[in-house]
Amino acid sequence: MDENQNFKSGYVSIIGAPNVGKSTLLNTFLGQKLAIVTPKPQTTRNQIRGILTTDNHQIIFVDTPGLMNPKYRLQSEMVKTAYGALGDGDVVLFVVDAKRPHSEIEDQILKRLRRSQSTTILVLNKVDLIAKPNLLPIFEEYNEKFEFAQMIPISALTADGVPVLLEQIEGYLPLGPLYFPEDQLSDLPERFFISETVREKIMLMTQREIPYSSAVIIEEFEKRQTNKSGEITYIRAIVYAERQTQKQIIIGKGGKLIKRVGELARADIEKFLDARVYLELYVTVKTDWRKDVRKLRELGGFMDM
Ligand SMILES: Nc1nc2c(ncn2[C@@H]2O[C@H](COP(=O)(O)OP(=O)(O)O)[C@@H](O)[C@H]2O)c(=O)[nH]1
Ligand SMILES: [Mg+2]
Repeated sequence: MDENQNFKSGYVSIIGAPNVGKSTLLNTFLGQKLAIVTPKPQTTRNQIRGILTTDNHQIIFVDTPGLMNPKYRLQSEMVKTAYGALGDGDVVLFVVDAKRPHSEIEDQILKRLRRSQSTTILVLNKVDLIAKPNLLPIFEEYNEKFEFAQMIPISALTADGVPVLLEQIEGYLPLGPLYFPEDQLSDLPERFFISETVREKIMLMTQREIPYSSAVIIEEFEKRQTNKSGEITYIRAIVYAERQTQKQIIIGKGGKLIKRVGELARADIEKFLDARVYLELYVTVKTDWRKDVRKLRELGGFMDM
């Protein structure tokens, strides 16, 4: 690859309102599940970086938390994280949900985009959910509001339109080196993706405040030799809830819910690590961690990413 004079590389930020399909798009680009996805808004809390390398380019995609009006400290950190990515990208993908293309959040993002220098592509996602003739008015309206480099309809779920989008992105990337080894999928540690997988299952299986008030830390992660069945990866994860009542709900009657979380998470983690996994989960309370800067740094991981 070194001899390729036309090799291109760069950062592509994926921004947009909550739930428009940013993380799904990242996973589709990479052909692998890297970012967790749930039907609930505010699933993504950090910048998730995924690396796509081909013979011609290396793209570092940066998935971000959805932009919103923050109500507590965790959310304001999430918004800071997301807007931070705006300035960093060689290309910015502004993702909009074709079913709900306009909200106050989109207008706020447009305001920020007007102050940024990055090449911006409007990505109209979830087009599998609407009839083709309904696309044009959305494009026309966005065209009046901002000078996008491109406007592209896709379905991140079915991958429809994603190859076209990728081609367009490559066109805007600068010539550049290979920043990461070609087989590397992310610059984030495996531990991060393991804790995210556990958090995803909790988000999927709980309601109301619990999905938003849980955090997961990996306490131990190591390969062990067993006598009976060879190598196994031992993982111990701690699930933090904000209150005793939430802790009880996460554990469930007779430990039923946490057991199910463990089963589902283990299956995904085994796929991700391509290894046999023994996963142990503990639930504990850390009061009001979402409001507390110090606890947030511990649990949200915002400092060391
Ligand atoms: N029908 C449809 N659903 C999608 C598409 N992309 C994402 N979704 C769904 O929208 C929800 C939110 O997706 P997610 O990627 O977590 O959105 P994010 O909050 O922007 O990262 C999930 O239930 C996804 O399955 C799409 O192209 N079509
Ligand atoms: Mg997301």
